[in-house]
Amino acid sequence: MEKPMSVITTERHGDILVIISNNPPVNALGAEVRIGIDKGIKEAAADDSIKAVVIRCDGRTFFAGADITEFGKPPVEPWLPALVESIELSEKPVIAAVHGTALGGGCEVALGCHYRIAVPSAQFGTPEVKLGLLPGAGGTQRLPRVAGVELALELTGKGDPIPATKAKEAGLVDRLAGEDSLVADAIAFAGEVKDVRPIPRIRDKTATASPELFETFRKANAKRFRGFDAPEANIKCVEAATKLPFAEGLDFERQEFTKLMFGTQSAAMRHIFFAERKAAKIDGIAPDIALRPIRKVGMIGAGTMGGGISMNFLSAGIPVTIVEMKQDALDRGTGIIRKNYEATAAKGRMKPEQVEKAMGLLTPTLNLEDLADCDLIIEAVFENMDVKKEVFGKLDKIAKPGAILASNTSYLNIDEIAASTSRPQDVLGLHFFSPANVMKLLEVVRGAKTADDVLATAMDVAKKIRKVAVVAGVCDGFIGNRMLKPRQFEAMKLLMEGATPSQIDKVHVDFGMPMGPFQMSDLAGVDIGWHRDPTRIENIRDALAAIGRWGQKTGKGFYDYDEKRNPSPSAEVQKIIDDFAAKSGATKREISDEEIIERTLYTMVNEGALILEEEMAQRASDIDVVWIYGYGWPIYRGGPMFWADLEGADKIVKGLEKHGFEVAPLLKEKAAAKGRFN
Ligand code: T1G
Repeated sequence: MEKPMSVITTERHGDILVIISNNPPVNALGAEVRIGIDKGIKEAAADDSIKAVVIRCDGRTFFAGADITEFGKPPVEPWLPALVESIELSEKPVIAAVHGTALGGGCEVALGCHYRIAVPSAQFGTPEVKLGLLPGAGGTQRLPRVAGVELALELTGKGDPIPATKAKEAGLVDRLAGEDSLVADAIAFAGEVKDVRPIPRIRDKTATASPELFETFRKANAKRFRGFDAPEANIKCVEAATKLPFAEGLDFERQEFTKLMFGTQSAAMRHIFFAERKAAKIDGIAPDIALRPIRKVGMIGAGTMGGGISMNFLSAGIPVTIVEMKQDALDRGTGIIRKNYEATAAKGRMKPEQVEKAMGLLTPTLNLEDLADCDLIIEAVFENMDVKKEVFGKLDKIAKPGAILASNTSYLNIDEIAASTSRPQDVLGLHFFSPANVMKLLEVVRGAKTADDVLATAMDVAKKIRKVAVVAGVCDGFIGNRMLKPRQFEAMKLLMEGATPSQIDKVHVDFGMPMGPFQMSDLAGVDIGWHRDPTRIENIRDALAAIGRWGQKTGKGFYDYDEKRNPSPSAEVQKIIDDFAAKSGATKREISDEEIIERTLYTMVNEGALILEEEMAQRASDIDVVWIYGYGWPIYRGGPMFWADLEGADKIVKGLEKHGFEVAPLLKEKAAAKGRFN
């Protein structure tokens, strides 16, 4: 996006000076912006004819934070905390005029101002914790003083914004402007307050809270933010605001901010912030390519996936015609969609009228022909190539010209499916992750013949239905499941050599994963992909499936489960493992956690390197995005390839070679050159 000549300009309106930022796309508080604001504040101080200052932004939003692209580079003065201080210590009242999202440093600039006026649609937030940071320009000291400690803990600890209306109730906003008259209202407001003395400064207020409040937030964080450093640092800083004088509180905040800024967790989370946005870009396709309009979606299959996928479109206001072969399956599927919406409404996250609106966009039918006018048709039928080919063959005859035909397959060959139509250029994969209405990741699988505009349209639709989309090539398992395979394979082998399901899962959970390989199998279903012949027992999984140990859904899998689905190790499973190990002649031995990491996580990195070599992913950061949003890889470790950079390619190569793995050439290259994937 072209930057204007000067990102900061000023205007005089009588005795009011208006400082205007025009730094697209989000008025990030980069060096030029800070220098310009500082200059404006100094100009106001030096000119007696100026009685008050308004700070506002052009474009779509008030400052959306410090410029994250500047992090890690040599800082340029004025630093943001110093700029906020100079605004607050100004002898002339400064008014923040807020629209869009005043986030992070943007919110802190507003807090340094003496008054805040905002349009009702504006939002205020301190999302630094989502970048592994904390508000480092005085936010942890000013927020508790102006909005109360509890709201400050909410805002800094979770990082979600609040609307201006709530901010006004809390005292964070002084006045609401007309939605379309912010500039005029802000200048008028400045005229009202220009002579008010003493000038109200948040630093002069105090913040108090009971010690129990901090403990309450700490307890909630212990589960929700297991392994993260920033949430506790945010609490410590807000707590300091209730105990230390303002200046000392600022120093404490600075110390805590610096620790986080230079730690690996924030580097990882900032990496993912940009990686997620980069994933939306398709190399080699013009960003302004004409897209195919998607006004109506067809869904084939009303099972768990078909229903979940449909909800994404219904919630985005896009009508869906959903097809099943039998009435009872159709009724069950649409009933589950309604039940899911009603459960969301019961939690207060949706209004009843929104449920009805979404359901009103759903058209159930038994006739495939009813999809003839759909712009995008997605199938989520049985995961079998013959069945998929039959469906696409029929779609080829029914769908209108230009309709996009997508398969939700999790590993089947999209090119083979496309070849069963006369329009392979309109075919691609849309691999949703279960539960499809919840999981953010969407692998968009590009066939050899998929047209550019079809791919670009799919990426655009993904954004509309609030998915994080990643382009994948056609290979077994695409990106995520392809890397999952060696991990699960090695985990099973480790069982034969003496490790237990609990030990292996614990290594992964301690690493930061939400669950380990065997807990995941029990959740997804041990019987997924099983040949269903209980007499054919070729491995541990067959043995468990044959005796009904299908996982949580049958109350037992690799673990036994109580009525609350709490797992406990199973003696029966351990005996099956031991019998298999004995039969295979494997000698049981003590297996270290380090070996488990090397054989289950290093092998994933190795597969990731192969994926990059084969161009099945556009970039290493895309692989990171897949694992963060599809499998719960801890975001504070930045994804498998980012983590590999921190581990060091040479250490990973040595670890793989120690266990006799064939190392991907690209990984060897990185090791030799001490290079990085990201
Ligand atoms: N710095 C630099 N670039 C940013 C940016 C930022 N703060 N925010 C967004 N961008 C880029 C983004 O990479 C993308 O670029 C484009 O703007 C549009 O963003 C000291 C330390 C504001 C809600 O965490 O949450 O202040 O891909 O696609 O969906 O205490 O951007 O087009 O090249 O996300 O409409 C705190 C982060 C920083 C806010 C808009 N602030 N941004 O969402 O657009 S740390 C944040 C957002 C800080 C101080 C601390 C969102 C948005 P490109 P987008 P969007």
